Amino acid sequence: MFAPELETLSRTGIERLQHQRLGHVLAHAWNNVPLYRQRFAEAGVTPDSYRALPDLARFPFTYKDDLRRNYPFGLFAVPRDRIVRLHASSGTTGKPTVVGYTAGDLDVWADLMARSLACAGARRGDVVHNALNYGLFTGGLGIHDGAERLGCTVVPVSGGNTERQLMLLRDLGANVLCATPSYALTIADVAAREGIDLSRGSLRVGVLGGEPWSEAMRAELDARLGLRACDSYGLSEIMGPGVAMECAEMRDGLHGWEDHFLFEIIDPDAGTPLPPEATGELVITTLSKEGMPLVRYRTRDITRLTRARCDCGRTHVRIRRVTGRNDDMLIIRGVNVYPSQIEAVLVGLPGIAPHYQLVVRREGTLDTLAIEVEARADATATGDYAAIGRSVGHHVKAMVGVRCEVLVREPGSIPRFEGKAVRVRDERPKPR
Ligand code: DLL
Repeated sequence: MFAPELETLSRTGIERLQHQRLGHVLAHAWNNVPLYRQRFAEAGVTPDSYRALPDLARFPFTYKDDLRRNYPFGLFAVPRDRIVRLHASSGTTGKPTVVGYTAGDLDVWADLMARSLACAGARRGDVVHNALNYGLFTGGLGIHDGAERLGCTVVPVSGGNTERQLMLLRDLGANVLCATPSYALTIADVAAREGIDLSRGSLRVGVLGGEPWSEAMRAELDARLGLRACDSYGLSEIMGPGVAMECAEMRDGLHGWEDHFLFEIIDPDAGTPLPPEATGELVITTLSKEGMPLVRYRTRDITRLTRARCDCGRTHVRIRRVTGRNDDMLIIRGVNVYPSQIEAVLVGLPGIAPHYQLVVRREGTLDTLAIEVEARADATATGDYAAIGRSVGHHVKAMVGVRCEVLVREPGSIPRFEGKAVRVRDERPKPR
């Protein structure tokens, strides 16, 4: 059940619970999933090798590729007829990865999503405008079930048709907006174009996530939508949204729900555990999943953890804003660049709107970066796109440390996305 006292458990209380649950999860995975039986054997461990939490480091990792190779149901730990829901995420290539939930898993998910929404400031009785896509993506239905469990009135509008979204936002008196941050920005833009001032409307809370975004973008969305935007993190392999959520009080890192997940940070190259405050790859073990338990799942997401107690009173570990993924990090002439770092520079610079795409090309042996960014409608008056471009390039060099070409485009010409934005266009020749 949804129980606020779980959010303030002592560290010893959390670890005791994690220890009990981890023992069960390792046995469940080993007994019921052939991949785990094989992987544990290769690593020389059995569930009996687990005695205390630090022993987890001896167990093997699980990778996204394991889900693809065992497509569609190979990692399920219960008979298929106990699985009551499937979701899938479309990776960039080939088969999607399919995840399965038992009725018990959906129950936990709804509880954790209700907890997450409340953490962001949503309350029983609020109208929740859910602009995350419904369907195989976990965003739509995940938020939906949690909002119902919290006792909210859900508007299951899904993504797209922004003019209609605006009408419903106002007519139905939405208090909570759930969306990707890039789609929230599109909503703000269309509202501005139609002369609608959302900053004075009924919105109070933003539950935004599903993709990396920046503090600068948060400030922009707060002001333009008249809400307090909180970062929401999750991934379908582990559950969906509801894995971690920022609190409305502090907005200083995302509370990762440690009664159901165990979070580690590792060095992505060496695969060795790092101290919590170090930046590295987030690895998650599910502690209560029946349908598809995952042991030490490599998220590829780069972040760090803070164990220090949050001033909101919640005791669960805080996951710092995920700046990007291992696999969307660009290396431009030796400099590591994440799209979200560029975004943080673009938001708030005069003359431009924070709609952008990064274009990576290869010249000889070197990768080059071009930023396509949009002029604000009122910047056309100054007419000098070239000057704006030079100024943006200068700021990016100063803040991110990489030289790039900046192409300032007409307002409205950079593609808009209803779900997750595609920030990088990779035009490098494909390896044969
Ligand atoms: O995006 C689940 C979700 C939906 C979370 C709505 C929050 C809100 P997937 O499609 O499986 O699931 O994508 C998961 O998206 O590994 C991260 O790389 C990225 N991601 C998700 N939330 C954030 C965030 C959903 N708040 C992948 N900040 C993850 C940065 C995020 N990246």
